[in-house]
Amino acid sequence: MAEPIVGVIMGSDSDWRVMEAAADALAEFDVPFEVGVYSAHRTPQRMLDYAGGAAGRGLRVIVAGAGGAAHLPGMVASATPLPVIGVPVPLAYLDGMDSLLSIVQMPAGVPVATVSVGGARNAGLLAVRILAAADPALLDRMITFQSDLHASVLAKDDALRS
Ligand code: RP5
Repeated sequence: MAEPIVGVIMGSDSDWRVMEAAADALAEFDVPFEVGVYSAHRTPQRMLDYAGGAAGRGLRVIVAGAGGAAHLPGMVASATPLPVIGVPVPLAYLDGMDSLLSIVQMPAGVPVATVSVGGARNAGLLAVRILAAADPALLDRMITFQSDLHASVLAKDDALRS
């Protein structure tokens, strides 16, 4: 197994139902990744240790998902120089607006690239794009992916019209 270059982390194992889509996107592009639960509130020191060591271990991007008072992506971004992509996980109340606002309103100097509520697939794809910017083979695969996406829309359009 290749060493992971993306970390897919979440505040609770209950977030996996959403975050699995990020892992699936990375797997589609054969990007090696690791997954883990690191709670900003329940295991704060463990989260900081993970964020602080991530770059040194060879990770290049971190995808972090959390719900409710979703402080994990922002806190991880504060403790790593790596790009952090935040996924607002929707919970039973407030339709994920709480998660979204907790993640998106970062102070200047500590960026988190926030995707849509429940948008873990796009988080995985954005991680691929970040890596692809410096990896021509991966960039080619992303171009093919986009071309396939385009073709699939045309095929659906054709089916609708026939
Ligand atoms: C957040 O609290 C987690 O990211 C999760 O979305 C939420 C609820 O966690 P559990 O009570 O299901 O473990 O920190």
